[in-house]
Amino acid sequence: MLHKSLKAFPDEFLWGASTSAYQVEGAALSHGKGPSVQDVKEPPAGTSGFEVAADQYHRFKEDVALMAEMGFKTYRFSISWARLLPEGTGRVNEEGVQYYDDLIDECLKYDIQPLVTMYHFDLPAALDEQGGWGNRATADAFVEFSHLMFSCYGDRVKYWLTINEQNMMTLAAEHVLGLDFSKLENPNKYVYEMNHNMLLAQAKAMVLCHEMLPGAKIGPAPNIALVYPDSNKPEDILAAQNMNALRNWLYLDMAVYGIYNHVVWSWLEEQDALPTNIEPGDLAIMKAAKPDFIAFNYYSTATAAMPSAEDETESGDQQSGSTVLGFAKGVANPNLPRTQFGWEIDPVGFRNTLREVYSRYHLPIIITENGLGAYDKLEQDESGNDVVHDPYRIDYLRAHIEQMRLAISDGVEMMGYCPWSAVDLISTHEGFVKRYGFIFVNREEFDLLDLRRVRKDSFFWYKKVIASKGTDLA
Ligand code: BGP
Repeated sequence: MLHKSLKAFPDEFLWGASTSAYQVEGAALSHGKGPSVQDVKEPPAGTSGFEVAADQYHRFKEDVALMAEMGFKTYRFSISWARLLPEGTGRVNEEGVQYYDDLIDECLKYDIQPLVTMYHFDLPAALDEQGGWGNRATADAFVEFSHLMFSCYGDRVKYWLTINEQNMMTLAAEHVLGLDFSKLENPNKYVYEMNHNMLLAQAKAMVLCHEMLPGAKIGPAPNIALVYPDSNKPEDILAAQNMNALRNWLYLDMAVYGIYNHVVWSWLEEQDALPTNIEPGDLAIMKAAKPDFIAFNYYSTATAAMPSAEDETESGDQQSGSTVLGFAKGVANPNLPRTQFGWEIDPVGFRNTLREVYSRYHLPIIITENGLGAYDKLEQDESGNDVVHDPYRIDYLRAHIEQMRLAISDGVEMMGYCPWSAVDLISTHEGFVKRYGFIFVNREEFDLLDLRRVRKDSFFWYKKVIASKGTDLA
């Protein structure tokens, strides 16, 4: 559908960008911080650990000043659970409390609204040792952690995100949570019991937020990718519906309506994998918890086909979800170009996804991740100044912002856009050399060099986009 005239981005639109604590901060095992699951696991071959990352812990003032220079209205960062509570519960690390106090104040100094992710892949290792999300006590620990964050920062933080990409942790539990499926009798049952504990933790945190901070807004932050059918065969449509339910709607149906998605529920039942840890009262809490908005991360769409009997069951990758016999399998989409790292690029799919999410839930949407990872190169211009030319990133972001504006013109209520990432940081599993930032960080995978910050071409471009309220995308 073409629009004769496009609607504008709202005046109060939250333009910004994102990071997460373990990927950007460094100081991973110092300043009183306890280890998280990220710190204790072996980094993938050829990639560095998280000890220094982009060193934002020591350079946040410089980073926030650069964000202010770009005109950010918001900065999405996460609070490291193990920095506040080194053992996951109990003892508070005051130095950690102070760090986020200072970071929040620094943002507010420039009128940048902190958008805080409460948990982004970095469960305290101490909780993991006690069973992690498989242990219901972890949900209580999350409530304790939430209470601490709301008490310390609720006077200044208006926007909260509960759990980053819970759906990816569940769908790719072997990779993201490091679960060893070979040791589990019924992996799906175990994984969806963990998932239930996380959903419960999220619901309790939303209720607590509204009780403690009546002026604040809170929402979930899954990774949402609309799933296309591989063909117009009815079976493929069914497969796409199945994958959409499993990958996307399970999480949002629960966050918004407090109900378990029926397609996923019957699929779990079929495999004798229904969670048996649901206690009386859980579903009432989940129904009582109401998000104020939906945040989601979008990188691309996914595509599904109905698997044949020959297809082997295999666990999914980060973008496409799992292959499940008789249910759905993720397949490549030959119509889409790919990034240097093989990720499909689908800006129109962004509009499709926004429209679908809005139609289902009718809540304002903020995009908490979107972006392109690439091997950027630091160069010097004729005058010897540092430059980083990243036209591919500008192209990617421009195309997505154009589609977001079309979605707004379609009637989708949008409240903000935070690409990944504000600053270069360590990828989940592909190291520092897979860069996403507007701000280049001068380090190599293992050689830390001087970690100096350099404005990429995309930095100047995004500054213009924000200043023009999304109208000048040239
Ligand atoms: C999302 C995560 C981020 C992030 C991003 C890019 O799934 O929320 O933490 O890193 O993807 O992924 P990657 O780092 O694997 O390139």
